[in-house]
Amino acid sequence: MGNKLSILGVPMDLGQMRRGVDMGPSAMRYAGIVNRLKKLNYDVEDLGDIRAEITDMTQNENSSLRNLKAITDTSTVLADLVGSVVEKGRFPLVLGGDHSIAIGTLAGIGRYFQNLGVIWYDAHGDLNTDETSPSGNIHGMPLAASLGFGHPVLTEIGGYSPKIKPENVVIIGARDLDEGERKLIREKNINVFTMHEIDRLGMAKVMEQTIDYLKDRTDGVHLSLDLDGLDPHDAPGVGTPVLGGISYRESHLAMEMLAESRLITSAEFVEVNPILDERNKTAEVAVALMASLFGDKLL
Ligand code: 6HN
Ligand code: MN
Ligand code: MN
Ligand code: MN
Repeated sequence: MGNKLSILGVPMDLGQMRRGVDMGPSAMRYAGIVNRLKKLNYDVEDLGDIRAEITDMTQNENSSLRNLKAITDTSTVLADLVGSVVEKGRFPLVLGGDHSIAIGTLAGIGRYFQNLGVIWYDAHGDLNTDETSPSGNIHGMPLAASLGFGHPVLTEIGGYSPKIKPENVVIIGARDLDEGERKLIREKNINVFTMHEIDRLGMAKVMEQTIDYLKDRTDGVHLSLDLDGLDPHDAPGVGTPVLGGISYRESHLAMEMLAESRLITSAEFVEVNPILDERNKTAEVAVALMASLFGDKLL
């Protein structure tokens, strides 16, 4: 990771049913992300928010892929912008928005790497397709779409597919997987550290193994961090909370170990929903974790 960062906000909430996550970028800015990173001696450029389409929610043209058009339009704009950040040799830091935005982020980054690694820090697998999704919500599909599985309109965003390979993905924190997602994980042999492994091995070992595994096989690693990967006690402002998650401290350790590894080449922090939050706590947690990811230390 160099010392030049570009922040991009994506005020998108159409990938799921609870309004408010479009205010996530403002909440993380309010929690001080720009100054925090400047203090760590980064050259920080805030590109502001991209325009996300607001559609009439009654026009859900397709109940197995809600708001498909608005999401693909936004993803395409995001992919281009993220791509231009990479072109300039800067580190893209994307602020969501719901997790559907990862489709655009990965579409923007994927073409610059032969073997892009992905760490998917999440309570969920986000490995549904229009055929397996129990909800029709596209925020449950971005990892599948980026791997090339699902509706062609989603998998072809950016004009190529797939963006990543199954063997280069590591999911951390999973504790709510749908049947179709489990099947895909088994079929494609996707690496998953569920909460069971985190409890059993401890976060230090989980991260050690993740870093060891990715460092030899990848030429860059994207961190996609869904705040619902954390326990709802520590990150209450999310639309799909699941009990029994990763703690705030464990998450700091994970970010600190990633900072030390120097593997991460892009990142996004998603699913912060200020309407569901307690006094902007979840945005503050997100910003604190970003600081650790970018090398902040206690001493
Ligand atoms: N997220 N598996 C559920 C679904 O609707 O597909 C939940 C997805 C949550 C997605 O939190 O990013
Ligand atoms: Mn997610
Ligand atoms: Mn999630
Ligand atoms: Mn579920």
